Amino acid sequence: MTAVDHRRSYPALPHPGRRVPVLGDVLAFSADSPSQSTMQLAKLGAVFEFRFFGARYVVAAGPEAVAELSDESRFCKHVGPDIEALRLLGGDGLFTAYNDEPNWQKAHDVLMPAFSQQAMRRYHSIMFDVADELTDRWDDRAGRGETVDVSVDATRVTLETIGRCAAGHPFGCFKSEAVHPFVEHMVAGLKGSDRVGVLRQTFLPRFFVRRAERPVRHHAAQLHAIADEIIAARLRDGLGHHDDLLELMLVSDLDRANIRYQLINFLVAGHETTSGALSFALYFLSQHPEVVASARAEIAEVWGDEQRPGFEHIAKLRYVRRIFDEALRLQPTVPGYYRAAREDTVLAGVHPMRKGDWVLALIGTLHRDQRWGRDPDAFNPDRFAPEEVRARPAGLYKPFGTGPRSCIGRQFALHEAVLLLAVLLRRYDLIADPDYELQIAERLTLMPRDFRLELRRRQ
Ligand code: MNH
Repeated sequence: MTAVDHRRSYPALPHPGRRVPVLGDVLAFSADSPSQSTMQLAKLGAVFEFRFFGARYVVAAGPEAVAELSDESRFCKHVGPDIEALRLLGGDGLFTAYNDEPNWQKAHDVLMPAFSQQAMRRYHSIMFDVADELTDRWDDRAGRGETVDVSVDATRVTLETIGRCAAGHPFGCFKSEAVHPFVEHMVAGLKGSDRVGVLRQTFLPRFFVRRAERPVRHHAAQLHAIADEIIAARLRDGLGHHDDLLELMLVSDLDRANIRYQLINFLVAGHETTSGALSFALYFLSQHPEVVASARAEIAEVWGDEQRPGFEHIAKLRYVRRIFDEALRLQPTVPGYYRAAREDTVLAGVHPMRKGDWVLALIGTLHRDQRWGRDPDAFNPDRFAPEEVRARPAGLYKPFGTGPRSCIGRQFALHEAVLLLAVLLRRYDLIADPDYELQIAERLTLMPRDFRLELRRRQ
């Protein structure tokens, strides 16, 4: 525990250059890419601040500061402004729950078995079923010489997978050209929550907050209706002959409102971030033929001619896994997480915090720290070779957050992503438009925008 000397005064934190009275630092931000704007400010210092209409955000960008925030004896997860607004959609579900809400521990205990090895074995064949739907679609596009929008199809595959694995619910994402209404309402709800979160912190009249909440409440109601229908369908079907996350909840003593919130939490958290990560990985692969060649050699060795390799064959794809790890390093799809002080303390020697004060920890800057070695901006899966991992200081890699509130779906995401990357690398040459420059769309999470691939069947 760091003792705080309140007699000592600390210099003010650095902030963006063109600060305007009342408005604050609005000029430093682009409305539809707040995370990327924040990343660009990281050069201000290891800990910096920005303000909007009286709202104050403190950001930890320096790797030492972010590492310090992982110390569970001093800091804990904080439900930051945008995540708090997300409670309009997700209530007290796992991701959006406050640390001390009783339903967090209760649901965490109920749901852990849904992420055990044994459960993962069940998901494995569902993941392959959905991969087949993706390759049917891509074969068709390849046959017609058409390109595919990678993020849109990655979202199809990950939503379909989590729907079936968690709740036995086929969304039918490959049955229609339209974006599924669940995705539409989710995206609008996520974007709106970001705005509501900021507005609630400002001194602007509450009218502005209520006006921004209105569409979010609308999209939330639509998501609730979809979740309620999935639950009702399961109850009509009867309990006792399914073996999934929804079943675990329905036979537990979680209340019905919480079950709905958990389902929405899982359907959102369980596909959006994996979809972005898969898309970034495919982007990097399209730029690195030498990495593709190494991956294919491994896939050929581990999978041979088998059409549907078994569960164990996924973990053996060490190099494909490194590709995914490296994609999540360079482009973490969750840009940051919030941490609050458990007691009065000083962060990184520069920022005194009272108990309960929070900061935003940036993942992107941590992931490109000099301690990653030569050229941290370059894509190089070998960084995740065991000897390189051992040679590096710990704590430089946090794509799944930190501590007891870190990602419960990590193994799920890794299994799904490695399986899909192997299927796609084996089946297609992935050809990007040489003029495409990576652009990133933000909706709380990050994903490539308008990234298209031309596909050529290899086998
Ligand atoms: Mn996921 C928490 C990133 C895939 C379900 N996830 C988190 C956090 C990060 C994160 C970061 C911590 C946020 C915070 O501290 O506020 N998650 C990811 C990434 C991927 C991902 C980068 C894919 C790649 N997550 C998944 C999948 C599922 C899932 C797949 C479900 C099947 N995640 C969650 C849940 C939480 C979470 C639930 C909240 C856990 C808790 O607080 O107990």
